[in-house]
Amino acid sequence: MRQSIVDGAPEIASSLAQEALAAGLAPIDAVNNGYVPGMHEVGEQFARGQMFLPDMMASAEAMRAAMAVLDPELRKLGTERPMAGVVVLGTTKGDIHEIGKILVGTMLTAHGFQVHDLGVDVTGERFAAKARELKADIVGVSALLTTTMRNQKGVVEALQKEGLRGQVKVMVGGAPVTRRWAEEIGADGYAKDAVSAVALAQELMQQKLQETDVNSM
Ligand code: B12
Repeated sequence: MRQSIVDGAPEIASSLAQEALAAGLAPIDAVNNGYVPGMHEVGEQFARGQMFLPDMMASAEAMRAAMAVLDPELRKLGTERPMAGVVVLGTTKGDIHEIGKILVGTMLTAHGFQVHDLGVDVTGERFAAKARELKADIVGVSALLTTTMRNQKGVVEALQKEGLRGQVKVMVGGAPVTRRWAEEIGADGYAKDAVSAVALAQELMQQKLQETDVNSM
């Protein structure tokens, strides 16, 4: 699986995903232990100048082919769960990386969250407008570039400006993002991958409930 991503081979990535499911492998294990390490290898080779943009695009295509097979299975995990909360999700302004964000959205959906994915290159104002429209509980902001991380702060500020910060929790993620960065920009949490993003979102919902209880006393 890892090699199919490094090679940018969608057909192989897809047929291996089908084989994995047929063999009873948990789809999230195939993602985390099979395909994602391939993406990391691609990133390292790109940084060393051993791979170029078209290679990285081919790898993204292979990842998408694998996800097309695994996504419906990941979603099945969560059928008939009570609604856990409303999440507005997107990749920040200036950034078009979406694979990780889509995976986070899939896992949240699988655990009962209602997820509204705004896509990529999303401004703080659009995040805030959607959060207001849907009365979102959580806004999730992805950034994969060190140059676009700072736009995560712009989302926190846009929510503040719109007077929504009291109602909406903000979680951030993406390869260059750290817990420390999340604290620095005033976000409510950081998660390193899609599985921990679910745990974080559940924790943020608990916090919201407790805050509502305190406020209504
Ligand atoms: C695939 C890829 C691309 C694809 C993206 C395709 C797509 N549709 O998404 C393409 C080819 C388009 C691309 C373009 C570019 N890329 Co690129 N790309 C990558 C690569 C190889 C993999 C990213 C990926 O999909 N990872 C797999 C997913 C599953 O992991 P993930 O994104 O990290 O997400 C997980 C967690 O971070 C977390 N998470 C993610 N989002 C969120 C959100 C929340 C709320 C939470 C809680 C958690 C969370 O959970 C996810 C699931 O587990 C990375 C290397 C890397 N190691 O990240 C470089 C990388 C990010 N790219 C890089 C660069 C430089 C670029 C370009 C500038 C190249 C260029 N010269 O044009 C452009 C930028 C375009 C732009 N404006 O955005 C650099 C960034 C360097 C830096 N420090 O800023 C990297 C690190 C490669 C490198 N080592 O140099 N890229």
